[in-house]
Amino acid sequence: MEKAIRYDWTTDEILEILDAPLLDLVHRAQTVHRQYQPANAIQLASLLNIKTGGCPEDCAYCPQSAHHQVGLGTESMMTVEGVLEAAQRAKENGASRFCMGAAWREVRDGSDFDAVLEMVRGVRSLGMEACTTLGMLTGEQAHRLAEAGLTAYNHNLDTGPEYYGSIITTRTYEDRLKTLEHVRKAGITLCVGGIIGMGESLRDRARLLEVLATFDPHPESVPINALVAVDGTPLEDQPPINPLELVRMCATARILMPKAIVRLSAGRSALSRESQILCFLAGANSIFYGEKLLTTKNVQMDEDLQLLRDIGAEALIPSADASASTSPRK
Ligand code: SAM
Ligand code: DTB
Ligand code: SF4
Repeated sequence: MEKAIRYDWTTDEILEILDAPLLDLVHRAQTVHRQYQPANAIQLASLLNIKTGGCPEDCAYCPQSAHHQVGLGTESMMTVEGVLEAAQRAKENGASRFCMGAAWREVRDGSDFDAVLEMVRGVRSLGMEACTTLGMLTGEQAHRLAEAGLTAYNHNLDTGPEYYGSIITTRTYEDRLKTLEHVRKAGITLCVGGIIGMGESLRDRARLLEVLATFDPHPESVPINALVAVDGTPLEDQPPINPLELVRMCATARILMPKAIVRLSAGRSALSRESQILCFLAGANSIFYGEKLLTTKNVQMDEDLQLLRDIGAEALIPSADASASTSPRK
């Protein structure tokens, strides 16, 4: 029997879990998984970039930063109608959660934010969970998103606090934590995770997981991304990670945060089906589903559906109130 959920994990304890013999680690994670999560269900979350490029932040991994020469260009925000058409298509394809991203440093009050609120209301009226990732937020803006019915807000910490300054200089870890607090206070569920493969140490990964697992309550959703090394970004030459490192991150996140949805996020198109299945066995139970992530390619939808069929897994559907806690299709 696993112990009660804990909020006081230490770096050394987490390092020990991350670095445990792989079979022990996966077994422990799967044991926790079966205690707290439906066994054969994967959430399908669709992702749409509603505002591409030209971002003033200097995140070293990001193709949308105006500081890097990626040749992506800057687009104006999509219309509410265009976004809701995409959400409708995602729903028809089987997605239960619709995530909208904008290449903003922070939200500014005005017509663009009003349009986002309209998008959130529209997605919710389709019966889908709605998530946005728009950069930093004030408490008041978080309240307005909550009023519009937003299910979750994605705001990643990306890496451990000690490595953060090597990746981003235009904002601090504290800034990120402040937004997360505003989101939590507004009653919106938290989607917060990070990226591996940016040159960080195992301790940096443990420190990221420690920050997440010492939130009380834990984040409802934890995306684990593998760096997509995009030409023109400062991290373009980073070597790809060994897929087993992703398995370890998913397993450790599952053990530390038993009730969270753990999302196997960016970098999945570089993984074999078997590596993805190992991540599911290790406790990942959500994927980004759709041809594109924000600006880079994702796994084809028919391949994902085939994979779910082959392993006998079902898509998680939103609970009646479409909150972050999803229940399996009966
Ligand atoms: N601008 C907002 C922000 O930074 O919160 C929202 C969009 S931003 C692109 C969302 C997240 O995508 C980042 O926090 C980062 O974790 C992830 N991401 C961006 N580029 C990535 C890449 N090349 N590989 C893996 N993850 C990436
Ligand atoms: C998250 O953790 N990963 C997603 C989502 N949250 C917004 C973004 C991945 C972006 C990968 C690079 C790109 O496509 O631009
Ligand atoms: Fe901007 Fe977000 Fe990309 Fe950073 S990760 S450059 S904040 S879009």
